[in-house]
Amino acid sequence: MNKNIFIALGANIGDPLTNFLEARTLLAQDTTVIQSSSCYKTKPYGPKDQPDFLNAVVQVQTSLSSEALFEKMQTIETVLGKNKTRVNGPRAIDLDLLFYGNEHIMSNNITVPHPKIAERDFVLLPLTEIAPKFIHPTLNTSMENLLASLNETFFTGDKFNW
Ligand code: PH2
Ligand code: MG
Ligand code: MG
Repeated sequence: MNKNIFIALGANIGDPLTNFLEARTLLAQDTTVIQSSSCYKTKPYGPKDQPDFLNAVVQVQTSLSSEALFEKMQTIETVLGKNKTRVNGPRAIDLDLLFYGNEHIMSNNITVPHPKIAERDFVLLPLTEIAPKFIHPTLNTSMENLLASLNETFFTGDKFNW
């Protein structure tokens, strides 16, 4: 129950903020949301011909297994109309399981820790805001250190509470 579980949120079509709020409410049906980062407005990684994203990270506690939590996240994506058109293309809501405590999970449908965390400031900025000292279970370094070693930024400078 007392694991460090972090979920990333991303959205850039429809009404991203409303989608974030609804996703957090739906997550809270089966988890306790302990912390939410600010919402960060970010430039798209991948194809540039799409709107800016909102990105945030929430920390939850739950008795759900990693698989059950992942299924819950997929259901929320479906309910909120995730319409993934192409790789790294626009979406109404994307929920990524970043960390499930210190567990390493590799199955057909999930890899945890999420393999791209260390490359993306739109994940590391919100993570560092709420858990700067959390140690990446496979890279063995903190979120703030990972962020400090990035040289590419997608952050527009706009962020707000939600
Ligand atoms: N997600 C993607 C593709 N590109 N760019 C930003 N800035 N933020 C995202 O969350 C994001 C992206 C696919 O999941
Ligand atoms: Mg993603
Ligand atoms: Mg995803």
